[in-house]
Amino acid sequence: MSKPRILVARAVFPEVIERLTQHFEVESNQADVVWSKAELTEHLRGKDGAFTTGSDRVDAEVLAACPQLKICANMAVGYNNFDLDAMTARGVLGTNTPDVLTETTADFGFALLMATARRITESEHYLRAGQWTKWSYDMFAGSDIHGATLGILGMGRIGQGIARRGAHGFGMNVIYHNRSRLDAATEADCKARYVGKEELLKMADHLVLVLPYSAASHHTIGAAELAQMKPTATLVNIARGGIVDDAALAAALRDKRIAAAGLDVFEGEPAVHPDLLTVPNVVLTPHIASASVPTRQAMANLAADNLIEFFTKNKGLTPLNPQVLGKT
Ligand code: 8YV
Repeated sequence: MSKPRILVARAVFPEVIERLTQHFEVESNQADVVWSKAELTEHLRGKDGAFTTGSDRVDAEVLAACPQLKICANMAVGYNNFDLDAMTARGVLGTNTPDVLTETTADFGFALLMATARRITESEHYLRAGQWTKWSYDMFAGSDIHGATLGILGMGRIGQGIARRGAHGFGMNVIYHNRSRLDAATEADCKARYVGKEELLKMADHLVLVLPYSAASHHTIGAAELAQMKPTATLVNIARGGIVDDAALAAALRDKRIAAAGLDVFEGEPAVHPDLLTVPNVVLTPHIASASVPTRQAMANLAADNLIEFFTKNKGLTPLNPQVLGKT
């Protein structure tokens, strides 16, 4: 019996390609070319499965051109690159990589928060530029982490990881807002108090965004929300570009309506809004919150395991639309 045919849409660890090759006829993009939608569609034609990343958009048009496709395994926990309704309508399984990246991403959220509040990258640029000639009482004086009020918008696994770090490690007063309130035991574990969105914006000294992107969460933080925040507040986005109105944020940073921001994700990334590049009080990183070597390996292996599980047992380990199983 011939092996199922799969496409690995972006470069990935060679040992993962090797594993996949034991089960599948693999076409892989190890040259890591960023394909247009038309090119991705061309490569997907005739494939039974796909290993995708957050940069590979799978929508109704792509699916219509690739009727053989039965599964897309995303190497990401977020899956806003999938039109999941269109996939479900066509009986295509989507899978993601939850859990394996939670702690690494929470670590990074905290690192970005600390770099932002304590102005670490801004001060390093100053030092590297040879501008450090003397000590001054207020040189790069930022805001404190310990004892401050940490606001978290989106309290899933990663949000809870950040809350635990803040509450238990830094004695922070943690407040959160989420679509649904956590159960009492989880709130106690995170030492987090549920508040309305408005209270969150007004009370937080540091606001971290960890909510999934959807049409409903587009520009959750825009000019109006930024205006409600403390002028001393910091904002951290490790969720998705598009949750923040980047133009409005750049204006708020320029006018010091909030103190600083730390951004790992951007609207239209890898492009970055030009105004964000001109304001000093922002820490910018290229979507690397999950990028530790062990975690990226775990994510790639989980995506591969989902493909193997699907083609050998007609199951998914972490399915997003399990209702399609049995129909394929
Ligand atoms: C990925 C992420 O690096 O998992 C996610 O949702 O945003 C990141 O961990 C990125 O999406 C690549 O697929």
